[in-house]
Amino acid sequence: MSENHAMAFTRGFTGKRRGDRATRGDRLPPGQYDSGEDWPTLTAEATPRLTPEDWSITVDGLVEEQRTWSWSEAHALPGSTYAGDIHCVTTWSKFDMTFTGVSVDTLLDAARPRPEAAYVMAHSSTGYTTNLPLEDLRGGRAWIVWEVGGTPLSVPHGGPVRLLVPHLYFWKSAKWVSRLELMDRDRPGFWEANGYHDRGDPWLEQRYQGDP
Ligand SMILES: Nc1nc2c(c(=O)[nH]1)N[C@H]1C(S)=C(S)[C@@H](COP(=O)(O)O)O[C@H]1N2
Ligand SMILES: [Mo]
Repeated sequence: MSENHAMAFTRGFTGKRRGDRATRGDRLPPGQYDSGEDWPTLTAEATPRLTPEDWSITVDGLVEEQRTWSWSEAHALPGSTYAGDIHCVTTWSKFDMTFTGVSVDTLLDAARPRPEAAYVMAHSSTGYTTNLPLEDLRGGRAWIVWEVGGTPLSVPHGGPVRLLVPHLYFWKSAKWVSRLELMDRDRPGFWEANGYHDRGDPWLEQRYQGDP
């Protein structure tokens, strides 16, 4: 089969699923709307100038072994892809995204969290932070990613590498991620200190501090 033939087949199949309104409705968490082709950019700080050579990620804090990966070292790890939806607390959701990178499990397995580690602060090289329960970064549900839809992640969308935790509101997916700090206690990150929820599950509508 030629490559063109394979692609046409894939497109046709995807097109059919996209037209299935019932399925899409089931995939929209409460209070969210489908942004369609739009992928808004939401950045609290100035967009940095970053190249792959500038980027690295460190896993530290309550770990047995502090680890750092450069761009090429991260690319040598086993690859992993997320195909699915993302949900921003400002009420847009975007269906059928495909992000490629490495599972956060792979990084954590290498650094070996200590038994008392229960929370993680994700840090961006820009100073942005967001806190997450360690559990939410485990079990194949979180990635560091450098590709979206088969092309390099643009800098405005967090490239060269961002965190992706698609089962939580998108503010947990720190752009320009540079550090995962393991902690024994929860500590609010940037938006969490400004009133947003510490966990942020879109299906439970955990938007603000005080939401269930
Ligand atoms: N470093 C950094 N990461 C960030 C943000 C930010 O302001 N700075 N915004 C968050 C929010 S609120 C959302 S909705 C998503 C937006 O990602 P996008 O601009 O690629 O859509 O990134 C999250 N990660
Ligand atoms: Mo957001």
